[in-house]
Amino acid sequence: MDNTRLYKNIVILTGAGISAESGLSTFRGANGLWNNRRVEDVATVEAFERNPEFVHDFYNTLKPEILKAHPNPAHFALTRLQKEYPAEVSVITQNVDTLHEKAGSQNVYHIHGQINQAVCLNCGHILESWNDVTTETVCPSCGIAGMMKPNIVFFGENLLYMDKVEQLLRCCDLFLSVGTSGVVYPAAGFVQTVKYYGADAVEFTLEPTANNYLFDRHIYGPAGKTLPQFVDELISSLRK
Ligand code: BV8
Repeated sequence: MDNTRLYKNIVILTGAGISAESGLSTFRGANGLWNNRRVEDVATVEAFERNPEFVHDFYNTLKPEILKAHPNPAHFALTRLQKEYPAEVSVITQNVDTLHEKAGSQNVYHIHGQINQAVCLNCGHILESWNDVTTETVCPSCGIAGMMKPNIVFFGENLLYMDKVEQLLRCCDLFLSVGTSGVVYPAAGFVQTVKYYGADAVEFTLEPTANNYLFDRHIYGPAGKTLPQFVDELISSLRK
C-alpha cells in the first residue's frame, strides 16, 4: 500500500466500533447488545411478526441514549477527510445511530437502517422520529394505525441503498473498514469487491476480525486515536 498515492474515490465502511468511544454499545464485544439476548428474538422479521411490541420496545429504549450521544474524534476525522482531501469520500454505515451526520459528514448511507426512522408497511412512508413508535402509531401519510415497523434492516431483509453501494465499491480506490467485526453479510463481503476492483483496503479495529486476511493493512487500537492519525497522514501526503 502506497501512502503517497493520490486517491480519487474513498469509501469508508463503519460498524458499531466507531461509536464505542461515544459511549454506545457494540454488538459482539464485552457487554455487547447481543450478549444477553438472542438476535432471533429482536432483529429478525419473524421476531417482529411474532411480537412487534417487544421489538418496538427494544428499539424505543435505545433511542434516548443514542440521541444524547456525541460524535467522537473518529467521526470528525471522516468529516475532515471529506472537507480537506480532493476525492469523492463516501460513508457506508452499518450503524443505526446518526453520529456521522452529527459530526457533519455528507454522503452517509445507512445500509442497516436508522433508529430514528420507522417505515409504514402499508404505504412505505418513512416517519422520522426520536419518540416511541408502537403498534398504535398512526402513519401520517396513509392514516393507518399499527403498520409502522422500525426502519431497521433485520436479518433476512435486504439492505438499503445497495444500488448506490455497488456503484461506490466498483469505483473505489481506497477502502477503510472502521469498527466492524466482519461477520454480517453482505457488508462483510464489501472488502472482497473493492479488492477485486484494485482498491487498497485498510482495517481499523481493536483486534483481528473474521475477514481480516482480505485487508492490505491493519491498524489496531481505538478508532478515536487511529483514524485521526491516518487521515492526518493522507492529508499531509498531499503536500509532498
Ligand atoms: C441479507 C440491525 C439478503 C439491528 C443488523 C450464513 C452465512 C453468511 C451470511 C448469512 C448466513 N445466513 C444468513 C446470512 C445473512 C445474514 C448474516 O450475515 N448473518 C450472519 C450473522 C451469519 N445477513 C442478513 O440477513 C442481511 N440481509 O443478507 O439479505 C437475504 C435476504 C433474504 C434471506 C437471506 C438473505 C441483513 C444484515 C443486517 C442485520 N441487521 N442490525 C440493529 O442494528 O439493531 S446487523 C448488526 O450487526 C448491526 O447492524 C451491526 O452494525 C452489524 C455488524 O456488527 P458490527 O457493527 O461489526 O459490531 P460488532 O459488535 O460485531 O463489532 C464491533 C467491532 O468494532 C469489533 O471488531 C471491535 O474490535 C471493534 N471496536 C470496538 N471498539 C472499537 C472498535 N474498533 C475501533 N475502535 C474502537 N473504539
